[in-house]
Amino acid sequence: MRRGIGLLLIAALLLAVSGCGTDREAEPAVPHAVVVGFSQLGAESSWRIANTESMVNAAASYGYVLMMENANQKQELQIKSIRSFIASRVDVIVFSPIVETGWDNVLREAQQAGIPVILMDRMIETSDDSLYTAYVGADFYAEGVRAGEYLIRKADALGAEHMNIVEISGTIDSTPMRDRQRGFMDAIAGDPRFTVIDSISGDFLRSKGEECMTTLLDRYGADGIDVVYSHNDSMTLGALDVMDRAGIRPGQDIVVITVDGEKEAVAELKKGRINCIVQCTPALGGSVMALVQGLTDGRIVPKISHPVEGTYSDLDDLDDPEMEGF
Ligand code: GZL
Repeated sequence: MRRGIGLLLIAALLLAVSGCGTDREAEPAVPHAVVVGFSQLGAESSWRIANTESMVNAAASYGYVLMMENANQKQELQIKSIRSFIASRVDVIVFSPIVETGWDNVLREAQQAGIPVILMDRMIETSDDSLYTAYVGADFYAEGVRAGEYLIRKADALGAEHMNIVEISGTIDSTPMRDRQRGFMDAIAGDPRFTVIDSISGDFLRSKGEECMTTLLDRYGADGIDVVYSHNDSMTLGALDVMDRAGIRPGQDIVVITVDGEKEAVAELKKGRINCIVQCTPALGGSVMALVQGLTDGRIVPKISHPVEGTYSDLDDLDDPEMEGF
């Protein structure tokens, strides 16, 4: 008797598992909303704030759930966020690595969890580029070259025999700092008119840009500096404040070259207080979410994507409508 009941129970269980016992058609799997884990490195500049806005707006336009965590300039918090995204089993991880090194272990964990990683804005240094699926961001080396090429044009226009250059660089070991410096140095290499006399990091912060300019003027005096090459507008705007207080006319007494293209810097360019802005667009969200769409559709996506960027300067048309800033 008991054997019969046992067999009945097994049969019922098999029917339930197979679904044959139900009279409804199998419910179609309801596609879940795509969940994107996004680690933003901080809020250090107008560029970063505009970049975050671009990511939030793009995710909303795609109907994606964006789990965003801000690391406040700390790599260890980015690593912690990536681990929490893995634990939450998000569909895709996106992050802007504050520096290039130290990511292999956590990205290997993401890879083992089968979660694709998109690098947004900055690159990583690794011997295993399978650890990330795609990179969306500027060609920072080309940005540095454009800054150097402008300076050559400016020296020609001024008939300058020699120019002492000081550099206010971005976050040490970040991709934009490394490559904006390398591109600029390569562009002016071999031209005897130029000497880079110093380089100090302002960490992309306006307050540190002020500190750097103060230090550089203390070291060399206004007469000892002909050009300031600054890796972002936030630091440049801080440097302008210091020059004003020192009675220096930025853009006239000292040539000012900057990178990004935020509205406040464009306004200074139009007033002749900045000579050149190398554009670096923060609007990367649309490209990132298009890659997410490709990945969730099972398509192959490009490994490297660069936005198209320009250069605004006092040697070009300052009324160019393209030159509005962000
Ligand atoms: C560049 C970005 C840099 C900007 C700065 O893509 O990483 O970081 O140039 C920002 O303004 O802080």
